[in-house]
Amino acid sequence: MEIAYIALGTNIEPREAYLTGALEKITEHEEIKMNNISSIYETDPVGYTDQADFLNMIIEVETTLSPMDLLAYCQGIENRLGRERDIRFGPRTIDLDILLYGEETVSTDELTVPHPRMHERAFVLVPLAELAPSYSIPKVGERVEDLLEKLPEADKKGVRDWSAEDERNDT
Ligand code: GSY
Repeated sequence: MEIAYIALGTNIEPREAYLTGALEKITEHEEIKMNNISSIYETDPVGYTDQADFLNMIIEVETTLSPMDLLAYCQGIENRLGRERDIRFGPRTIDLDILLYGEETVSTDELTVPHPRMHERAFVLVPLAELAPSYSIPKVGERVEDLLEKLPEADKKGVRDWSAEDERNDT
């Protein structure tokens, strides 16, 4: 049994439904137990910036699946939810990225764990800091909350609590 962290991202409507659909499908697997989920954040696109804002969140799961089997299951969910891979860093219905798998490192053509860019992305570190602030990322050797602290303010401003926005709209 290992603890893994998976990042979810979507920037094609209905974004919330894609997140909910992915969470449902994750919990359908008998070898995956959902331990914890972060808040949902609305985030400015990073990399290819000429695209819509994302909704991002992170889940903590406990699983007996190997990293490669977990990857295959996540890719199956992306396909079932209609993900097409036209533009490499472009818009997507749903993206499921394995960030961390216990203390293990994986380096194959299909999968790199820890995710190679996670330590520099505010849309990953902000939700991850909710679930695992003290987690020291293998290879990087630094804790999530320390990495987040070091990120430029401009990057952090691009990550907004979307649940809080919902509450504001209700009043
Ligand atoms: O790697 C995830 C896809 N992605 C995202 C994302 O999920 N959120 C934000 N804010 N920017 C992104 N750029 C890419 S590519």
